[in-house]
Amino acid sequence: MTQTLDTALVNGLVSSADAMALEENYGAHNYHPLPVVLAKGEGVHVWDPEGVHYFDFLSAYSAVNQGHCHPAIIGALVEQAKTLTLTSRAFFNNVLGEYEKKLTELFGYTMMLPMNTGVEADETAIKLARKWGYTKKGIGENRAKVIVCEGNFHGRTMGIISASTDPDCLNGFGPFLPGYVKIPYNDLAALEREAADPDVCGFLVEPIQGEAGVFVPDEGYLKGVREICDRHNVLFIADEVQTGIARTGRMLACDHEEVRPDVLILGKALSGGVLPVSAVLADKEIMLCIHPGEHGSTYGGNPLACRVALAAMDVVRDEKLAENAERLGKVFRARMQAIDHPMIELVRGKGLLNAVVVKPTNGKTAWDVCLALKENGLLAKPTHDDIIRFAPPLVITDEQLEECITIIEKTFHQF
Ligand code: IF1
Repeated sequence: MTQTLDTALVNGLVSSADAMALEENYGAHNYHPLPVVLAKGEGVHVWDPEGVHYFDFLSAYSAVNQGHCHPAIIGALVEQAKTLTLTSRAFFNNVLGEYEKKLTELFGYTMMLPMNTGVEADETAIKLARKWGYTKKGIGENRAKVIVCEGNFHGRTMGIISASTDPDCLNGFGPFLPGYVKIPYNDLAALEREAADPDVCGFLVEPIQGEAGVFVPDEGYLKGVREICDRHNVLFIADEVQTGIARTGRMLACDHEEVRPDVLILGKALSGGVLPVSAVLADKEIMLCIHPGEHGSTYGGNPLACRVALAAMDVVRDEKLAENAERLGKVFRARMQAIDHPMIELVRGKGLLNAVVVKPTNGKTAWDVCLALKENGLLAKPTHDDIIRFAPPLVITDEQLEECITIIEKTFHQF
């Protein structure tokens, strides 16, 4: 069933062709989008300006876990937008404290620091770990090191790309921030070796590497990280910007191994894709290493963001999104693995964060598959040339997933 939308609803806006031409002409070319223009979103559905319907299987890189324009989140947004949007932290506001209490209780920490984008939360976590290293671990001034993993993605600022091993993230942007030690992902022996260095203050890691192509580490990896960080008094810093908020079938990907990071980084779906909201959570003895005036942000902790995040987290709970992701993720992976096609090399993932590794065949690549998926009404995008990430909003129903699996099966068999 192809959803059609009363095209009058969207026809008043630019056409797809105009929209792409305008972006080509006036916008920096820092992306290479799939040739599709989105004009409206609702749940798992998006439509282009001409009213053509697609299933969204990217969810804005896991920011729209609650589905596009969730009414409860939009309701909170509109209500607060009419009341008070931004105060700056020069003054208190009547929402932030309630939000901080609820979020810290929800994730089991005693303090949080509110920021906006995911990368700002990662930067905050690095600064916090360094501060803790100097004031609590006794590391010599300007000697603090943070261990990171090859293949990581933590954002696009200078301080964070300095941790990257991806040439596309690095080339032409030097010089870089010192103080990172890079080790292979999913390698506890390498972590053991480097964590023994008394100048190491933290280990920043994604519980599942998203951008690298949904790399799920070995069972026990996160438990091993916890144990090694404990033994060497190193902060275990989990970047759950993409894997958190129910995406992998638990509230946090770390929950699959029942490990508790010392510093937790959240973003993206913390706001349900409505506006940028991120957060760093830690216990007081760590968080209080940053003193008044040492870190901040104009919009960090603004009342509008707090209300939106509170509503977005209620939706995760009320609509049991983690349980849905766990159950339907198993269905999805089983059906992908059952597709008998030479281009499907490997299927991997957890919950509704999955990827199909595509073997280029007869000159056709993952990009060609995504173009064909688009023609068949489903939007996904390749990462690193040969990997298609499939990550629908977690509100997807059994019937919608069935329809989407049928589209994917049909599309591969067109090659
Ligand atoms: C792009 C993907 C990339 C993230 C993790 C922090 C951030 C991200 C684990 C920074 C952001 C986004 C950024 C976007 C594409 C997307 C992405 F992995 F999700 F696919 F790039 F790798 N930690 N990921 O995944 O959060 O500052 O963007 O709010 O930059 O192209 P942000």
